[in-house]
Amino acid sequence: MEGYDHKSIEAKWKKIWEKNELYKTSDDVSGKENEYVLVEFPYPSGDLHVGHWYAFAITDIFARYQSLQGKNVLFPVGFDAFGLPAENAAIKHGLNPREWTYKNMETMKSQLKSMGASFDWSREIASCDPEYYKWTQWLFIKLYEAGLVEKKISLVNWDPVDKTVLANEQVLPDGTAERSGALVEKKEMEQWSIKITKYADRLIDDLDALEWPNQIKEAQKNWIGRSKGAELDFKIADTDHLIKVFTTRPDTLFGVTYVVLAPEHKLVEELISKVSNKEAVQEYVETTKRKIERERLIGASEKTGVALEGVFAINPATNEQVPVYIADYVLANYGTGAVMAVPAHDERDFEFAQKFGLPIKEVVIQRFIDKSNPHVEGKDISARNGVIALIKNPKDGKFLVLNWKKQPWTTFVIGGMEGDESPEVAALREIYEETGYKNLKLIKTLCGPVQSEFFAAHKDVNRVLKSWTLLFELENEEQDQISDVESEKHTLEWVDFSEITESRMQHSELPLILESLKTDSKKAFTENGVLINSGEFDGLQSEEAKEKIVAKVGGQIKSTYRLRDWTVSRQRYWGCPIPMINCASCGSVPEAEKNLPVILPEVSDYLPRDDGKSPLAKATDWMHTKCPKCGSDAERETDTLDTFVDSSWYYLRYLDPKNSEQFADQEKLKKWMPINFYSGGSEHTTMHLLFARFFNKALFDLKLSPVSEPFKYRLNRGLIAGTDGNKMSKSKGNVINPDEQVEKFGADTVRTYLAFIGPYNEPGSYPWDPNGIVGARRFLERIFQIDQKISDTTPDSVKKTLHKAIKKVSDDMLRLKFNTAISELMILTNEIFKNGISQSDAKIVAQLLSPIAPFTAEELWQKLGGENSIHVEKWPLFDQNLTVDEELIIPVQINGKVRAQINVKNDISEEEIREIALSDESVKKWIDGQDVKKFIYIPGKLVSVVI
Ligand code: ANZ
Ligand code: ZN
Repeated sequence: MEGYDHKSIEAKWKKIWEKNELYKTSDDVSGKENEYVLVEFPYPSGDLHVGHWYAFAITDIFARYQSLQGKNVLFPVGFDAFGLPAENAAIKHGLNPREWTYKNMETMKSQLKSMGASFDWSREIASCDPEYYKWTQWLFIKLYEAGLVEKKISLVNWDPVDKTVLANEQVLPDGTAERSGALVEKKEMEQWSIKITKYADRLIDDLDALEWPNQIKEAQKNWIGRSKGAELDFKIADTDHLIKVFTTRPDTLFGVTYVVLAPEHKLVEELISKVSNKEAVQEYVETTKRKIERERLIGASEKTGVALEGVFAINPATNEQVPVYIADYVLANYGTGAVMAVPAHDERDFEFAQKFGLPIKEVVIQRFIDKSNPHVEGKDISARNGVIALIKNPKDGKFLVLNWKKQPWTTFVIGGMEGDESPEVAALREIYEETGYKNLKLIKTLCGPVQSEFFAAHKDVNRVLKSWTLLFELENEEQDQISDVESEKHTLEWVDFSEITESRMQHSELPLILESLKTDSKKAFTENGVLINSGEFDGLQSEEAKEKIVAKVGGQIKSTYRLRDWTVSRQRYWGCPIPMINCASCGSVPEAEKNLPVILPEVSDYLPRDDGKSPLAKATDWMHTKCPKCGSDAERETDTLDTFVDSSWYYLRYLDPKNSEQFADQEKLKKWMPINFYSGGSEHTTMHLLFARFFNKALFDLKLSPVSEPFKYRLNRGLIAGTDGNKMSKSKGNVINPDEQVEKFGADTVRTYLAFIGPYNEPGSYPWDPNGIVGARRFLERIFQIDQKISDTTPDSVKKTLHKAIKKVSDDMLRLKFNTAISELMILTNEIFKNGISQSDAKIVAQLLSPIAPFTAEELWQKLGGENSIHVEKWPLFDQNLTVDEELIIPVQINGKVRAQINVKNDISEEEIREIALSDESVKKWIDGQDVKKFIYIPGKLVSVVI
């Protein structure tokens, strides 16, 4: 029996494929559709780790499958080669960053080649090559010319350890630097910045059309953080100054009880002469400067601030004067840096108002719509004020309810308010009338006012009831006789607290009542509702009131974004030089196109200067140049570009990597863009993916890219963890070295194992399992030997299994469920070992294996008499008749209603049917992106989904 000698098999085919240029991709192949499959290009850190394998080798399965389907597939690879680690190695070990980087790339290339992936190496790029960064610079200049790049003094994130500026994205939520771990400081510096915020709306709105997982879309939306709201002006009394506030809730304008400025707000300085507590104010401003933004946002639980004593703002709706504070919970660089505070309806304002004893004025009340008894169209609307009284007997803790005789209702004591009765007086009167109890003590107001809307059948009107709910306790059980009229309406009953349920009680505000029975803490009501205490706007709903109030006070509807412009200056050596020149008379001037690239010069000392300047500022010969505009002496920009600029367009360069005239030929771009499949790490959801989308959109507007969205489909793949389930890291000693695994088991085994580890399109974390890889190896050994089981014809049972496998593997390949494709092949292999298979069918088995284990499949193919490479064969087709098991039609219920039917095999597992059901189009429509709370499969009968 021939053994499975992975070493010789893999070495042999690697050579032959390379010689035959099997994976070289041309731009046009007649009769074939182009398909661009992309994986994020790696940083050349030194050695390939398992994550690289998971990224490239497993995506290669998909790329290979597409190509076997008859598509002209481009699967390129290159290096994102600028960046800090090279420079840190230089500083630490005295290495040259260029040499370090290129050496690493060599190592990684040979490792990548061992993977057996169908890379087109002729298109390899490295972002640190002058031929590449020439075009990074050129594109930067194009953006500059389009007004999308500016130099501005900005408050930047300064990393005191790496001595460099960081993008917001490189600062972790706890305020430390992602890379160095240092506590990031704020510093004012002149920086080049790219105006990504100009594209904020399109970056959000265009997401809708992309076939991305919802999670990724949501993450991008949240990152951009669009808030729709308005800017309103508050005059400062006795001055000409205006405070412009940004608010998402103009409907709460009548509830403003003070105004807050960020301590850095420029008005603070302008008003300082007017305030009577100058010192306290200045001290507070100083203290704030020392805090960092993150700390202010999340860290400080206790609100702080200082009043600008003597300064008052005028509410544009009421003309009332309210005090003005500075407080660090208002951020200088969000919105307008000023807030109209509405403590009744905003949590932060509420906390602040409580601490500083400021008034809390309610202007929006909660609105309840009784769904079981809604307004009837055409009926009159009648508004009433009412009370709901809960009566508790402290002796046994029971509550009094009324069972209505003519209606199927149970309620607490309820009644209307008469004249200008207070809720308490009205409640006591109603209690006496309806129950006869005389001695009660008000414990607290549980809620109110709130508005409930229902159809009052007994009065034939649509009721709009504004109600207050009060809790009383019996002081004693003394009780008078009640009138006949009342006793005909209902009977009284004392019930346990547990019997007060939504199904029993006729109050739509019950959840709120129960909630406030349980807790004593008051909170701001932050949702939309119905306006009260708001003059002419009373009774309007929030959304409508927003517009009307903005119009009334002459405000402007406006959106604010959390997204900041993209600061791209880095005070570091190993990056793309910013192609700008500073001239004393012309200002900032881009380098002339003919002089590009601005070559990164050699220096001997890579340490940044302590003044924050890049090490390039030490290359004085290089730095001194002539102004391209006026020809006088000038100096080059010495900062380098954030590496996210390099990676914002690399996928375009793959399409024309050798072009020395243009960054890429537009005709070539048209042939391949947009990218149908882009796989990457979830850490790039909000950085690289957003930057690249922006970049591509800007190029599209400049007619430099044929499409406005570069990535039609995106996959964030999972992580391979150490055997202990933790993230692989040197310090934990749980790193699996893929080279060792390849040496021992072979590349195909590593591929098969990783493909088998879990569904590729579901971001999970999969621990490396040493037994698992042995199992993968055993499977390959076995399938490799099916040539020992050749019979004249394929027995029927094997034939059936084979055709089912073709169908399943084909489906799974597209769905990226390589794991279940492999289990199907395992079943098939067992069947073959039991019953044999014909030679020609055995060849089909090799084909099914070929995307997953390309070396093994090629060798097996040859053993079975295959002529050409298996990788240029056409993918096998299945015979539908041989694949059908008994199929069942299963109805799918969503929240109790049958909404769809699906056809499935009779022996389907719950897991499988869940997948099929939840990806069914008509089911998806009903679920509409909501969480699936429960999924039940009654085998052979029914699927029930609860959302
Ligand atoms: C009045 C108001 C009433 C507000 C109310 C909210 C609720 P998002 O949704 O996160 O965009 N705000 C505005 N600028 C701010 C700043 N620079 N720093 C801190 N807070 C700021 O939040 C918008 C809301 O946050 C705005 O709407 C404003 O408070 C506050 F019942 O205005 B609001
Ligand atoms: Zn000049």
